[in-house]
Amino acid sequence: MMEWPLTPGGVGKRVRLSRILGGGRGALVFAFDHWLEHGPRDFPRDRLRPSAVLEEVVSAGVDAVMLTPGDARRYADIWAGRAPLIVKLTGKTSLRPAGDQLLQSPIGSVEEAVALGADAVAATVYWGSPAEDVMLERWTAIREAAAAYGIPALQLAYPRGPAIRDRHAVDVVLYGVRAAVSVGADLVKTYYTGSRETFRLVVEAAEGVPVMMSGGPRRSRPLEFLRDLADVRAAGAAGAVVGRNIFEAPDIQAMTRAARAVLRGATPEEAAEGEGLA
Ligand code: FBP
Repeated sequence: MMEWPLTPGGVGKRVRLSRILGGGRGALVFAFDHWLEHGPRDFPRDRLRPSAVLEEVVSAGVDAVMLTPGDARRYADIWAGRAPLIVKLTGKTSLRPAGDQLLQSPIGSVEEAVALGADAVAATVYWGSPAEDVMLERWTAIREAAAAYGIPALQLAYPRGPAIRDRHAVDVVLYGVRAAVSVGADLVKTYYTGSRETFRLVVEAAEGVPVMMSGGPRRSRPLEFLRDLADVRAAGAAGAVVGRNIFEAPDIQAMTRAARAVLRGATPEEAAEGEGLA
């Protein structure tokens, strides 16, 4: 874990981060900004109501939820007092023309996140995008404002742009995570590199800044996804931030419990079997 200076802001970051990461026990964060980022393509017809999905996940038990400012406010009755909140302050829709997909826009402020009771704020940086400059400017403003309130800033460090052929390649992910740390991220979420060994390189290069795996598209076999989670934990990751592999799962609650159990040390096989997912 990181050492924080004993300034008020440093203490605040430590307190809030420990609410999410629990001192390194393996954290499952539920990412649920997909109605903004992806829209209906992510949602089976019987899952169109965000409140129902969020209620299922929160009652199954997660270590935090990551929501847009609007959804955090709208669904406070569901998450407040039951799971720490991470407010995502940038976003985009997939309705944009292809050429504009590599930029995230501001959708809220750090002050709004503070007012909502957030334990962290989050912003995406597409490293390698033609709009990297704009996103870095926005990231820096968010990170600085958050530091003043003792709020940790999570960076979704996503290498993505015309020069990047394979966004999961170890050197690409490693570069994105190191770049995120270099620009002051307190917590980094990034793509899985596909193996325990390569992800360990990524975690080690972050040198104590917690790294979390981004869930990605739903795997057809839950056990495969649970094995990835076990591998990223074994690689030293702080946990995972998962959306589709939970809310598109046939049994949302079973998948939530199994994923969290694996991040806390259960084997994928026992977790899958215990939840009837094998
Ligand atoms: P998933 O687990 O569904 O991949 O969610 C993580 C996340 O970063 C979301 O926060 C975000 O909406 C989405 O992935 C971005 O997806 P994409 O890689 O298609 O831009």
